[in-house]
Amino acid sequence: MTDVLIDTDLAGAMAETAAAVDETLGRELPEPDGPAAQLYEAMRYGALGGGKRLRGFLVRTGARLAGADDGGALRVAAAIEMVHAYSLVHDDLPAMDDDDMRRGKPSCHVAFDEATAILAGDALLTRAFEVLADEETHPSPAIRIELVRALAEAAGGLGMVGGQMIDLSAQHEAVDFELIAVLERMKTGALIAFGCEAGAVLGDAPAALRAMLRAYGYDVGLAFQIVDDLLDVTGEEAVLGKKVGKDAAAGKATFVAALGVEGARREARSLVDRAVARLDGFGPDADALRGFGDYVLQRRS
Ligand code: GRG
Repeated sequence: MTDVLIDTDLAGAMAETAAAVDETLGRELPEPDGPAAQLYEAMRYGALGGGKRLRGFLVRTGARLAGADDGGALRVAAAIEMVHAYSLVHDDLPAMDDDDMRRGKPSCHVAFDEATAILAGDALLTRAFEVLADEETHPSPAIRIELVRALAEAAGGLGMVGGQMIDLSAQHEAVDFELIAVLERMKTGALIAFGCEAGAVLGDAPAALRAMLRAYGYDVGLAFQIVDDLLDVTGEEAVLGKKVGKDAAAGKATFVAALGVEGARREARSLVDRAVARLDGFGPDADALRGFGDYVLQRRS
């Protein structure tokens, strides 16, 4: 799954988590059956069969650091990947980014139709909250409510969806560095930050550990988005599984547009350095998060 030079332990852990998250997703998504079978098929198409499961990996890693149960962490990992899959399905629609390819295969609305893709996204989003609210995720109702609240905040108008709105409105506007940082933190950083702090919620960890994981996630999440912008300029379609060169063609406000390729690379490096410095004081248990920072900078897909 990983195509860059990272520590073999980290590569193995990421591959193992991707398989475990896929298995949990397969179990938690409805099987295509009955009169709404096409919807369930489209949900599975959008969520399964591809995806690096990075957000799921962060949930599981944070949960280990906080001493939380791995079974619950895998359910939260599946929930965050459902929300992420919904965002991709909707983002690919003609009214948004209008992308025909995703994860190396036709986008959901191409494989099915637009109405089915909209409904599949809606149902993935709502299923994610159903999974979090189930007592199998954690026996404490207070912890389940906090997971639901925090994911809703990260995914909603003050997070991912709000970031997408600014992104669409800022097209063809003069490049404003501060606005780009705000929109990219909302669009991509907020969900990744939730992924990092969710383990602390599950483990009922001290507030300081939760705050540290969240801050790490925000910085790594922004670096992740900057690298995504860079890959749109420097990446290969076959490796990425989607078209490149779309941001510039659409006049998108990105870090590359604001800072140039080298400036954007430096910004991503400095964000990862800051994120990893936050882990000082944590022992080898935090090594996966340290290595993940390098992975974000080196990734090619
Ligand atoms: C709510 C419609 C809607 C959109 C929200 C997140 C988002 C905004 C749109 C998705 C498209 C996009 C390019 C988002 C930026 C985040 C990002 C880099 C997504 C790709 O994440 P990966 O690389 O994807 O983790 P895989 O396929 O590995 O899961």
